[in-house]
Amino acid sequence: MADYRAMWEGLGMDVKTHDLLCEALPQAFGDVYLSQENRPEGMDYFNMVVAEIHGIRPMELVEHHKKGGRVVGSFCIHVPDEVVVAAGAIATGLCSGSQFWVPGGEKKLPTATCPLIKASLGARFDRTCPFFRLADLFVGETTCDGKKKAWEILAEDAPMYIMDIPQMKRERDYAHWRDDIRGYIRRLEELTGNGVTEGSLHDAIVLLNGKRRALQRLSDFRKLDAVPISGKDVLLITQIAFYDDPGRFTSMVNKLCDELDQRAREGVSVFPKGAKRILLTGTPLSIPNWKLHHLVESLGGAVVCEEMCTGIRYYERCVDEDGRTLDEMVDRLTERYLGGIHCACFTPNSERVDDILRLAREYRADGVIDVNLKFCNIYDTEGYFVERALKDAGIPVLGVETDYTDQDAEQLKTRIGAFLEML
Ligand code: BJ8
Repeated sequence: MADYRAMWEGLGMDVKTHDLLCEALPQAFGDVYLSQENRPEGMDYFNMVVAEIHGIRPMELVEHHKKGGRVVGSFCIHVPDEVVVAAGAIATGLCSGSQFWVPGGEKKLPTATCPLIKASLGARFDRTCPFFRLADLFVGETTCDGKKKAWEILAEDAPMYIMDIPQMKRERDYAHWRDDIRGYIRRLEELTGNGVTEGSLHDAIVLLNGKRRALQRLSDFRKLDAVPISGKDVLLITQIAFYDDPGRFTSMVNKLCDELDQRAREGVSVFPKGAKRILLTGTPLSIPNWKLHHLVESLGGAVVCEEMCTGIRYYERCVDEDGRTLDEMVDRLTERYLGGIHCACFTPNSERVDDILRLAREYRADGVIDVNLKFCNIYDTEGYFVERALKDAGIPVLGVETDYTDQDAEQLKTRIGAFLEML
């Protein structure tokens, strides 16, 4: 890896502690990813991006800052990146998926908080993540209780802006969310000094739809009998989608898909014939949380779809591009970012259950694993409906609760192994 120490120091990071993370990541990545056989060549780009995760992209953000540009970080797929791009800023995901940051979060938060929230706060307060140093604005949302209260603590150290996502989807909730998106546009205009125009917002919608379509194209290969790419690789690509340059990312995913077209024609699969096809549903898997995919695929299963925010929920539905005026475009964003995402923070949320049943059919899943991050009460509770609907539909389902540690790896291995065998 190139030497980025000067940049990290310049960002006010705790470089010594950060070195420990830099030492651990290559080993973990090698064990989980580089050990796979017959990976597509198009994965080289994504391998490189991860190998230099705290180098290449942060350096680009530093360059953007030097030119007077702004960086906006967010934690939830309800926050519309189109607004950020239209204002000439760079959007980056901030959700953290490593145990490395959890103890730092626990200094501020109750232990009984989900690891995603704890790691996100730890990354900021420990000063061990460049993205958390580079964001000029941190955008939180009112989805789950844990996040809502955590933003108040984060606000003591970072410039926060909160979006008030409704918890129902009635007409007045759409009106409220529309207003909130308008408020977000104003905040971004203030931050960047750039106006969000009809042209810039339309271009941003088209740009980010391009990213979604590329990810959907990639996902479609997983519907084939002979699946040409592992679930682990697709997860990695989806995680990278949250912080890579969107135009470059889209062209690299499409390039990989061209290679997969060839594999599909030749019937090449990365899985042995008869590998059990698994759909994962539940809480997001932020980088570098590869635990479940690694377990399933090491045990001979094939992860073919994720009904998750680091999966289908992020890219399956595009923003309609037919809006011409700013108001029309805000309407389209409202429809997509409220009506098109079925997070467990909504009540009722039967659309998510419908999605899971549909996706299980489309991707011909032999079984579903309902994954819950420890202490995520809303997804855990919604598991009641998810698991009942799957059982009623005759689709085997396994519910698992886990965190970012490896303490439960053996127990999960036994349970997932038994589940795969029973399919
Ligand atoms: S749209 S899933 S990204 S809120 S896992 S922090 S819900 S306690 S991340 Fe999420 Fe937006 Fe919903 Fe998706 Fe809370 Fe649960 Fe933790 Fe969660």
